[in-house]
Amino acid sequence: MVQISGITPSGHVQLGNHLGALRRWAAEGRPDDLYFVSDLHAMTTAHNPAKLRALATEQLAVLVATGIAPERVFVQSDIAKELGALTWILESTCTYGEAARMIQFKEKSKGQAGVRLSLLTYPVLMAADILLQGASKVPVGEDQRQHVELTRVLARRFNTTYGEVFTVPEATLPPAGARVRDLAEPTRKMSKSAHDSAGVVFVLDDADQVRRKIRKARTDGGSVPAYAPETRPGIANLLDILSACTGGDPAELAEEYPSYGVLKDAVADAVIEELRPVRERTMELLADTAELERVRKAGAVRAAERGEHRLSSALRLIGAG
Ligand code: AQP
Repeated sequence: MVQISGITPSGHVQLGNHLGALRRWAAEGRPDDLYFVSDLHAMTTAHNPAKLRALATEQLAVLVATGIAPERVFVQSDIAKELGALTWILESTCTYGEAARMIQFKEKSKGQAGVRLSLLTYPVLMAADILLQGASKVPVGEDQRQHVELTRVLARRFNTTYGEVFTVPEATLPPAGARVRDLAEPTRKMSKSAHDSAGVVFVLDDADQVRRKIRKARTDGGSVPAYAPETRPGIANLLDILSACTGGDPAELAEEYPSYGVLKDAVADAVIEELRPVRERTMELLADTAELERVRKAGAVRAAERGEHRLSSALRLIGAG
């Protein structure tokens, strides 16, 4: 069973990515699972090429620094030729109506001028990511389920129309993990691409930056911590973060802290300790470009080889080559 997950370099990796996904990916450690930096997916809206390249390198380093086995990671654009060819085959298996029905496309394109065609076709590239590697499980949140459903439709359609090539994947619900909210705007989830990063703790922030952001976190009136996510989302978020870093039930943790100030200091200490090894290892990897380059090249070769027979069969069966 091959399971595939990706992370998009739309900004610096943040605490929510770490606590909600990367840390679990590293802990799961199933030898067949694949993790990739989906840099091609970051081009569906206006982007800066140099920044994208740097962010993709940084994310690869963070994945490895978090403890994901280096032989399980790759960067999507390193197999752009294979993915480009398969995307074209799958686009020729998909109707315009199917792509235009995607809720994410409708939401992200609404009211926008100059919508990139890639925003429409991105779910087909996602299908190529999954089908090229022969993944059978795709752990995704609600927002991506429709895209995996499209992948299933395209895989089945290709298999029945031209010949059996693709494993039909299944969307799975990732195990419930921490949902981290923006510290300044706790009704929103913490995001790498947030316009204002005041409430976003980045994995590579230094200890002072982490402490400053957590000290400034929005609280909800009152002065004594209590766990009430509906009415006091700011404090609940801090307790959830503390619970994710140190263990313990957030409601019980609330009773241990007499004031917001003491709680914030404890959260800052816990987050700094949680991120310290990842930050240190990432810095080492980014300094040792030869080692990171070696991991990257090997990942690209493996990812291309894994998909080679599916791509060549699909090309042949659809009447090309
Ligand atoms: N705030 C969060 N709390 C818990 N988990 C989170 N994830 C993201 N934010 C939080 C999880 O991180 C993984 C990789 O994320 P992604 O790159 O696929 O895209 P995303 O979910 O859209 O992450 P961001 O940081 O919010 O990016 P932007 O700003 O580009 O939208 C996923 O498993 C995700 O659930």
